[in-house]
Order: sequence, then structure tokens, then C-alpha cells
Amino acid sequence: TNEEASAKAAAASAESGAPTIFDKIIAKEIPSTIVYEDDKVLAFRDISPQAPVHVLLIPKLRDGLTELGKAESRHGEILGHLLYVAKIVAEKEGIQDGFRVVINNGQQACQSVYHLHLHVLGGRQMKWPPG
Ligand code: D5M
Repeated sequence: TNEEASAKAAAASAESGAPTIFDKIIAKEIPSTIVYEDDKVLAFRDISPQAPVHVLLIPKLRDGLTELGKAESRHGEILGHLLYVAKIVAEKEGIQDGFRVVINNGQQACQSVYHLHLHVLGGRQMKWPPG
């Protein structure tokens, strides 16, 4: 399928450690709608929202975290901070009573951008299992 092919292409480019579109968003070279920012992380609206609220939350420094599966012990602090900020974003967006945090890891999970990111989704009834 198209989805599988583009996931495969994205995974292949990740191998090279190439920069991603998120570097340009962090550098503010391309526009995004920022909803939260501190010195370590940036949260901005997903360009293709899958729910009324769909925010992406990323570390400003990729530091090897192309995907969660590359996490090492030294990443513990930033990983914890990302989860904490996911909650702050949910509060800011008014979805604190019902929200979902998703990390797509690797080709089989349809990861398309190889810079770790948390999806914070809400504002509608979520379903389980996810697709
Ligand atoms: O999610 C990658 C997500 O990144 C996907 O939901 C689209 C989003 N995306 C891609 N480019 C942009 C820009 N320029 N602005 C905002 N959002 C963007 P994944 O988990 O890798 O499938």
C-alpha cells in the first residue's frame, strides 16, 4: 500500500541520520503553530490533524532519538520531561479529562518523521484498539 511504501522510504532515510522537517520547525525556518515551548521541547499543531486537538511534542535536540527504540539511559530525563509536558499541553488545550499520547515507532507503526515525537490527541471520543 501507499502507507507501507512511504513508511519504508522514511525508515530508509532515517538510517542516514539525515535532518528531518522537524529541524526546520525548531529553527523556525518553516511555519508551525506552536502551542508550548521551553528550552528543551517544542509542541506544535499537526499539519494533518486526526482529532480536534492534535499536537506534536518533540525534543529540540534529537540527540540520537530518531525513534523511541533508540532510547538509551541518558535519555531518561528528556523522555520524562516530554511525558510531563504532554500533560501540560493537554491542560492548555482543555482536554485534560480525556486525551491520548501516541508514539509511532518504526516502519510497521507507520512512523514517517525520524525525530522522536509524541502525538497528543483529544477533543473527541477515542476508540480502542487503534488502527
Ligand atoms: O507522525 C508524523 C506527523 O508529522 C504526521 O502526523 C504529520 C506531521 N507533520 C509532518 N510535517 C509537518 C509539518 N510541517 N508541520 C506539522 N506537522 C507535520 P508519525 O508518527 O511519524 O507518522
